[in-house]
Amino acid sequence: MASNLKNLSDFGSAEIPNGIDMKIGIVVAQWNKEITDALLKGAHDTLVKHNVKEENIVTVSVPGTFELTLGAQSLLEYTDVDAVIVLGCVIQGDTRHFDFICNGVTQGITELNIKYNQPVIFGVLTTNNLAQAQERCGGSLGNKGDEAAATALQMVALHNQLRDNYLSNYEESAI
Ligand code: DLZ
Repeated sequence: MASNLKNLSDFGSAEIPNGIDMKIGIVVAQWNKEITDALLKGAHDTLVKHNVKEENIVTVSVPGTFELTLGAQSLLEYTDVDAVIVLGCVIQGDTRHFDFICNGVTQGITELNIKYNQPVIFGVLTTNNLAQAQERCGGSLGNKGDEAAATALQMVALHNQLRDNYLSNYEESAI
């Protein structure tokens, strides 16, 4: 479904796992700060709503969306977070900068998921203009920060479940 038809905050709360035992990192870009602050609020509020403790939410800022990859890698490397959410907003301009930043961060975040075998959730708006970004950070189309936080909780729960099943099967077969 095209994202212009979907409210990004429109997910059933009952389907979201309990975050009581989870620790979540958030990396937020400072470019387009009005937008990314709103994404951060959405992500933070959704985590807390699903019982992630305030002290288990680790938030760091980076200058721009291009730096989100290294920020996420630093959290994975130096902290014990279960997942990282990256939040940014890239708005199309007159040059090809948009494409380079979007390609760089998409590839970087994809690689981190695989390299660390931990969820790194892509909460980056890539829009044609400011109005489209405003619609998606708490406006008429919801908040991509909410969606990213819900996705992080789902991916941590799935990851833990698969790991625990694998470990219990491995222990049974080792007896
Ligand atoms: C340079 C730049 C431009 C033109 N546009 C954006 C943008 O729309 N959103 C964003 O998050 N960052 C932008 N940046 C900054 C780059 O992400 C990065 O911080 C710089 O290129 C330095 O590496």
